[in-house]
Amino acid sequence: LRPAPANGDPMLTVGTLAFDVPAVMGILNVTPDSFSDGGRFVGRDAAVRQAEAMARDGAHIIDVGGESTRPGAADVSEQEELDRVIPVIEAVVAAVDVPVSVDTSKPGVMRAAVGAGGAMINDVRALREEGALQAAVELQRPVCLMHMLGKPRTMQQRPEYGDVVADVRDFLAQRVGECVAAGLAEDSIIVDPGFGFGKTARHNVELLSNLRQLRATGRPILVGLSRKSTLGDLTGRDVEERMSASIAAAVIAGIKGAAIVRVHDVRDTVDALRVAAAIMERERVR
Ligand code: YH5
Repeated sequence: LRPAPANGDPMLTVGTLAFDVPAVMGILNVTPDSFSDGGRFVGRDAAVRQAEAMARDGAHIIDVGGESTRPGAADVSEQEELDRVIPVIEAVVAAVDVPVSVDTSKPGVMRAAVGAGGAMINDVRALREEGALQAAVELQRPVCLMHMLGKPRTMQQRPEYGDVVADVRDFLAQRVGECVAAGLAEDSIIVDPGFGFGKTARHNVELLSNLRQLRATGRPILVGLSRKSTLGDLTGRDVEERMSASIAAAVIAGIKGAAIVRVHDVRDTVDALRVAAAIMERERVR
């Protein structure tokens, strides 16, 4: 999976190399707290402006999400999630040339999002909700399957593993197999270890350090560490001060073989990955 760079910049198309430049997925949150300046239209227009900025800054994918999956967050109804994400997806698809992904676990939202022009499904529950796998099979779009231990409300209450890297790898490999058996095209699947989803900071460090082991799934790897609390634990920084830590994590993920990094700060992450790619290209040529 190597989407063409939106701006045609040759620095990003190092596609003949075995070591791919990671694609950058820009995060577009449409939960009520994210565009808190009032009514739905204001929120929609602010979201489109942010999407346009991310596209200009070199995002390869824009990920639109309307369900907060932060630890302890309340469930969102399907209607509420539809009301949040579908107008934004329609408007973003019309405004930018970058493929739009929908961050959802609900089959009704997946269908409506693809109907609105969405190009990809990003599911933190790996299509385990009732009807989600069937919807994804029918929709025939790329799908990201993410590992999560437990459920968002309780997942950070003492998560435990035998061997976190092996457990996550085996879950993802098994889930890829189940989804392919159900009719999902194998070459449309991306896997994600789910940083912060039922993991301590130690688990997250162990997973990033051993990211290459996830290649045993045979599928491209997506990494989402941007602004997450593990980076706060490692730096002592509050969430709004974690950009440098997030960029370090994205570059390391790229070096360790991530195909896609999911980030808030697209411009600065693209810069950092371009520098890393130039060095990695030299190392490969030699
Ligand atoms: C992910 O890793 N994460 S939503 C807590 C934070 C900061 C950010 C302040 N959707 C992922 O971004 N989809 C989310 O601490 C995702 N992989 C994929 N595929 C959580 C999030 C966040 C949470």
